[in-house]
Amino acid sequence: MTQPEEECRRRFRAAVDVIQSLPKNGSYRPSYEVMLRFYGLYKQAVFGPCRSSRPGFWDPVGRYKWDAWSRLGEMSGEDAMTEYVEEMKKVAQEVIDSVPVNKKTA
Ligand code: ST9
Repeated sequence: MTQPEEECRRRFRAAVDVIQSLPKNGSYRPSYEVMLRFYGLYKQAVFGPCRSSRPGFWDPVGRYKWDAWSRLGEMSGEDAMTEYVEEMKKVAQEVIDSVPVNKKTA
């Protein structure tokens, strides 16, 4: 593995660990859209392109998850890892920006 690939993998692992260790309920409530975006990128990065068949009518959550993953098509694992990390930085920045200024300086 080349050095940039290793670096990309390391950053991805760190981002995954952060997200897995967040409490389920906290002051920040990710939207379904955000959760699905992370989900699709995670699956693509770890398992590669989605090859399973789309869940049926009785599994709407499964269908949303499947759609989020399969939408990424043949995106490479490395690109998915990079996007996952970028997405996390973006969301983290949004969370920081949403903190009222007086709380930031307190
Ligand atoms: C709060 C504190 O309020 C302050 C917030 C600071 C914010 C910092 C900014 C960072 C960005 C945050 C973005 C959150 C996005 C959430 C994404 C969720 C997908 N990534 O084993 P299962 C797959 S905090 C993506 O049943 P676990 C796994 O392969 C308050 N997908 O569940 C499986 O697929 P399938 C807000 C992942 O292990 C499916 O998910 N707190 C990841 O019990 C279910 O896996 C939160 O938002 C991954 N890292 O839970 C909590 N890992 O179904 C966010 C596994 O196909 N974290 N998968 O088999 C969680 O919800 C969970 O840790 C979890 C894994 C869903 C990621």
